[in-house]
Amino acid sequence: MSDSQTCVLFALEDGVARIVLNRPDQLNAITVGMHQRLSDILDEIEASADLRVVLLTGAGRGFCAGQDLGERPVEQEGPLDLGESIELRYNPLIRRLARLPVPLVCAVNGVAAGAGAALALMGDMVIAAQSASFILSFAKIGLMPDCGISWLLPRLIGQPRALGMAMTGERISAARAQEWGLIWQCAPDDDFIEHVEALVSLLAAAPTQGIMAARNAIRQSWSRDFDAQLDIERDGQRRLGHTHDYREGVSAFRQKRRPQFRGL
Ligand code: LHQ
Repeated sequence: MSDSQTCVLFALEDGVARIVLNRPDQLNAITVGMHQRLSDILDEIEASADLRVVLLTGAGRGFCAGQDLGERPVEQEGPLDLGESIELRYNPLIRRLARLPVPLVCAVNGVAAGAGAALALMGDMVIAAQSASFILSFAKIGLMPDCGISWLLPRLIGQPRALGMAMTGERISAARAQEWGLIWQCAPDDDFIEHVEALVSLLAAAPTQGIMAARNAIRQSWSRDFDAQLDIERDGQRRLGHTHDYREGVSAFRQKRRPQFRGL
């Protein structure tokens, strides 16, 4: 496989799409080539009929160190248009991740910095190894948070903590991230992979339409009032009441057996 393929590894099996950022020597810092590869992978994921969950993680000791700064020739004279890179590559990537039709699990195996922290926090469920950390390193290089993180962070952890992270670039440990409600779970390093696989298996066997309706309702509640949300819940239950998985869930409960959800 060429570098353009190996910079991000991808496998789709039994309804689980696994994406591994794979430039471990650079802590999986993101290059233009990785953007292209991620775009191709998302094409494949979006076209997949029997998808149930997407897992995003990193190879080696880092999750992702954000934009590859080796690709930023700041020594050159003339204007640098960072907005172009955001418009053409980062924002489309973030929008596609936000619109995935199945749950996105981000398994943060190590440091997640800059756009890498933003990528990690795009997960519907974020599980981090105890030795992992989150850094808004934009503060260290004269930039501001991007990839939607200035919108997401105050909603997740409140304005004082969001401002603290954004203005100091302080490293936030996985344990603190869990305590703050920034992530779902901090798991011990020794059995991190087991925790990740258990979560992935649980979501792959879940009633996909129901949990995605929950995901969408909860995420979109931020821009709705309470009254509108009640209507959304009514419409969602009405639709879900027609699914295979609702009938299966109730039948399995009444027959005292494990449900066999199909995501339908
Ligand atoms: C790296 C990187 C890296 C290249 C570590 N690039 N090599 C979006 C679009 C448009 C414009 C601009 O920005 C953005 C969004 C962004 O993401 S901006 C933020 C960019 N990222 C950063 O500023 C983080 C830079 N990295 C770090 O601060 C540290 O490496 C962290 C705190 C992540 C980890 O520190 P350490 O654990 O001490 O590791 P290290 O610094 O020794 O890094 C290990 C290697 O990885 C090293 O290479 P070397 O050849 O010396 O072993 C680093 O150069 C390389 N690396 N981040 N972003």
